[in-house]
Amino acid sequence: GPDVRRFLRRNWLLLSTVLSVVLGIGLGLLVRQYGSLSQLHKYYFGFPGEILMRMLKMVILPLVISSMITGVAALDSEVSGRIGLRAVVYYFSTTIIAVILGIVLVMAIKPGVSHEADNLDRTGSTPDVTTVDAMLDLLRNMFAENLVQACFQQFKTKREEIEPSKPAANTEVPPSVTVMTTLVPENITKDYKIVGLYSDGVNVLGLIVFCLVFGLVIGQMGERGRILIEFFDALNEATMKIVHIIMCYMPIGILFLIAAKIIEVEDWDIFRKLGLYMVTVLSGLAIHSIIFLPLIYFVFVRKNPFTFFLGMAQALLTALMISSSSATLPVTFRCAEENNMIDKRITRFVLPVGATINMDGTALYEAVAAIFIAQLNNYVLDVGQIITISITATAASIGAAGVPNAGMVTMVIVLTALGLPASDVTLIIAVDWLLDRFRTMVNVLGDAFGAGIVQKLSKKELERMDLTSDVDVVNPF
Ligand code: DAS
Repeated sequence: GPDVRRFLRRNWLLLSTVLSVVLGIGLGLLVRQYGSLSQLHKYYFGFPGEILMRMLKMVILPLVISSMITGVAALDSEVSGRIGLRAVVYYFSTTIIAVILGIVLVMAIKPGVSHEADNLDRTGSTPDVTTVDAMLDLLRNMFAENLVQACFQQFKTKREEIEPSKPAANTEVPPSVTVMTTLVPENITKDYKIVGLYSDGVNVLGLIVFCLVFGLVIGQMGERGRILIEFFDALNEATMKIVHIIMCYMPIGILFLIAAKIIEVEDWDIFRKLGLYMVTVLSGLAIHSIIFLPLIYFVFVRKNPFTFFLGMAQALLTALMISSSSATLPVTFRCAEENNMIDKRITRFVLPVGATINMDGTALYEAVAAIFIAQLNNYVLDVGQIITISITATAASIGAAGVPNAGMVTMVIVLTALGLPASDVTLIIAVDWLLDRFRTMVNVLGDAFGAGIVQKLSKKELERMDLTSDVDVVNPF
């Protein structure tokens, strides 16, 4: 009937993704059964999956540049009011809390570490770079000497510079060469590969820092800045359309990625690790939304957070079903205003901007997934890399739009920033359709609690508004 057609139209991506995971496993097992075929898979099965990875990497630059600049510039117009400023402070602090929670959990549960690795002697392979070096290096990365070069960065590791065998060409490093203490080892056959801050040539950190500053500046430029904001808004819209096209191809890419993984996989332990990874993400999301957010709400608002929580139930269920914060907005507005009595003049500020840049669930997920992949590859993360993950996971969540699978696309940004092999995203993608629903719920809940807190803190401004204009603000929805 018509409602079946409507259901299919709205969920075709989910259904085809789940179908492609199942078919991929079946196909992989089938090919594995007839061993003779398995030589073919290297060239043919791997290909469509590689195309999907390359598509996701292709959009990194326009995605980072356009979403960061528009996100920050939009903030700027909101931040003008003190209400907007409070909202921004709330967004960043809850997102950072979510990221730290994610990092603590994934470092404690260690979903990606295979047991035998635990007792391997790590001393021989730990980096000879001190934490201070790593921190200095992190700071250095943030200021890309040359933005174009940052996009196609070829870098030299410090090791090459100080290699005793190679006579140093000249004592000081020529300015064109960005000295990198990236710890990418010359021979990657080492038991433990150290995570490099750059991978095949994109200095994401440097780009993010530039885009943040640039977005803030053009936000302040009034009319003249308007032209640039429009341009980057359009670029962001175009990029998201390209991402949507990639999403349409995704089920095919996943089918072959999974099949190739099934054929190649030697240690079936990988599936145990994947299960543990999902447990890590879900428990992080649960802790953040059942403990941290209600606690913060109670501290500031002094009201029962669970009454508020229940008031948002309809919106949370909607987010669970459609895994899109933006599409859930109309329901979020209604729940916040009618059930939780939040003033329209607050929801108008906090909810729309929050739905695009305040994504606690996504930020937690990006941090966990990145470290999970590092663990899968026996990478040793030092303080510098951990901080890099916190920054890029936060930026990736700001950059992610409130649409399905957005967090997975920006995942590639975090992996690229860390020099992690994006090929492991296969595992992440295979379960992303499920985790996406839960992290979207947390995103929506974070925005709703934010509206409640900002309203409480903005009592004076609201009273002043009552005195001046009694015009009732009509909501966009
Ligand atoms: N689905 C996104 C949202 O709507 C979250 C994500 O993809 O991480 O919030």
